[in-house]
Amino acid sequence: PEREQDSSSCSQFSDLKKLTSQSSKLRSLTFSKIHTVLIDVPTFNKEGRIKPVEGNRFWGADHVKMPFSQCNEIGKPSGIFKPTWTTRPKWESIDKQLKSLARMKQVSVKEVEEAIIKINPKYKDKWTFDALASFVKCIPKEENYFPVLFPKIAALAVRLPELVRKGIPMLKSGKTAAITLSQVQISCLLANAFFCTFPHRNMLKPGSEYHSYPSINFSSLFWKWSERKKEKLRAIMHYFKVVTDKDNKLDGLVTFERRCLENTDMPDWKSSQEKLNKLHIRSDGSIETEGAGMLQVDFASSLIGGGILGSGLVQEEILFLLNPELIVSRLFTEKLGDNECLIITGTQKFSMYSGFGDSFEWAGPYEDHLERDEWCRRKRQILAIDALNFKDGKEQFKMDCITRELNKAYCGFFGRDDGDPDIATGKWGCGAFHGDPQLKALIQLMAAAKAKRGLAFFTFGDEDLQQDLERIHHLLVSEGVTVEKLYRLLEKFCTTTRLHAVSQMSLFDFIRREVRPSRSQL
Ligand code: AR6
Repeated sequence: PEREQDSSSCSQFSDLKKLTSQSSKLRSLTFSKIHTVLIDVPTFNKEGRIKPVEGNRFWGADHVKMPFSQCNEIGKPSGIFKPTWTTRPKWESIDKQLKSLARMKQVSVKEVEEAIIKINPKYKDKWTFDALASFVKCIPKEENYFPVLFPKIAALAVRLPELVRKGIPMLKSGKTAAITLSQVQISCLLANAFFCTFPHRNMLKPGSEYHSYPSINFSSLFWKWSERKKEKLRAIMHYFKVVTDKDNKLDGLVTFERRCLENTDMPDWKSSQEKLNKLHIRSDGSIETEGAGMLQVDFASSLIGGGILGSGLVQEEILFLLNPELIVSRLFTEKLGDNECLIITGTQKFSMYSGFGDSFEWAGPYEDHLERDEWCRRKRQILAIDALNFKDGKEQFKMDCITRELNKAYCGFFGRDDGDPDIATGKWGCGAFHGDPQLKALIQLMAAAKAKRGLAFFTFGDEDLQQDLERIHHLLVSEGVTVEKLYRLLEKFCTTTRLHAVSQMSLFDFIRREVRPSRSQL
């Protein structure tokens, strides 16, 4: 082991490929059957100008039900002698509420609450706004810009029919498809989420229309006050402050791509002859900071964004707070299946942070100077892959679970061409989801080898894992171990673990013993 420790097969960070260091050019922006673009493509390609595209607006299961649709109706009884049920478009009332807020110089939390409840009268006695109220109360006067911000959010929300003029398709389970929209369109959609205008999206019980989608209306962010909510609201309000500032240029595009692989597209792990690829390991730094420009892994929930609108505050939620444009993915991304992932290209980073979980703090604004690609998207690429949540830790040492995780990682990692950046990842699935860090690191190394991409692995302060991983990588590379061989070693480890109920040995010790039996006894 000493010799293994001394020499390392790991790469330098500068050896890894980044989007920012590439010279290859994208073809001009195009739309297709599976790629919906919500801005006018010819105008963008000719003049570089972003204007909303006109198109069919739909009301059905395949598209986002927009609050301004004629089909979004509210009914009320009318007539005294012979009561009948009459309906009118709900947007009339939303428009009225929001415009009256937008006309005011300052708006209180109470007034925000009243508007949201008028838009959602069914929830009058169900929703509370204690978190929003406590938040505004606890922020010192000199930093308390919220009463002047609320009218601006309302003014932005009310522009929805002008800014989004074509139906937004749902990214549905089982289908590869993408949506490109402008940052301004995203800001307007999120302003609507703030005022909870999206119809049919409040009931998420089993059997309800949107039970397989994440929530999007912000109601749950406004209730159940906690220190966590305070810091989350600081980040979200800061986003709205920037996007409603007239001097701020919000002129980029963002693409959301759902990728779905068929079983036949998945590797046959048992006959994969690839050897391990480049690996850079570090215990300092983070995926989103040092990994900017690479394909950054979001340790996701199958319902994208996880607890972002509730009290969740780990890697995915933090990522969504720093880059709030990611939140709009919840509007149209159905729950991810085992063979699916979501890749988001172009979001802007608005905030900085410190801490994690209960110690998370919003640490101020971030000026994003990341380069743009030819589609005016920031060269920031985020890959959402959801690990399995192991309530019982032993479950993960079963080959069907391991294969599921290998396929999930591969679905996100495989690239289209040589220009794809390498991957920035870390302890995927090893926090809230209780995965074993050694197993998960190996799974990601195998998937990256198969996808022919390098990995930057951020252990997030875990120095033991950094050393263990360096040593095992060195051994595997120097012995030329293939993905197939690793898969078979995993099978053997699982059988051993099962026979002995609990493994006596860590996975890496086991592999060391199997790959180089004599040296491991030193
Ligand atoms: N960079 C590198 N490593 C990190 C970072 C970072 N920025 N942040 C955390 N880690 P976790 P999971 C390390 O628990 O287990 C959410 O609610 C840190 O050591 O976020 O896949 C989602 O919505 C941490 O313990 O990921 C899902 O529902 C470890 O990564 C669920 O949590 C795992 O981070 C996913 O849980």
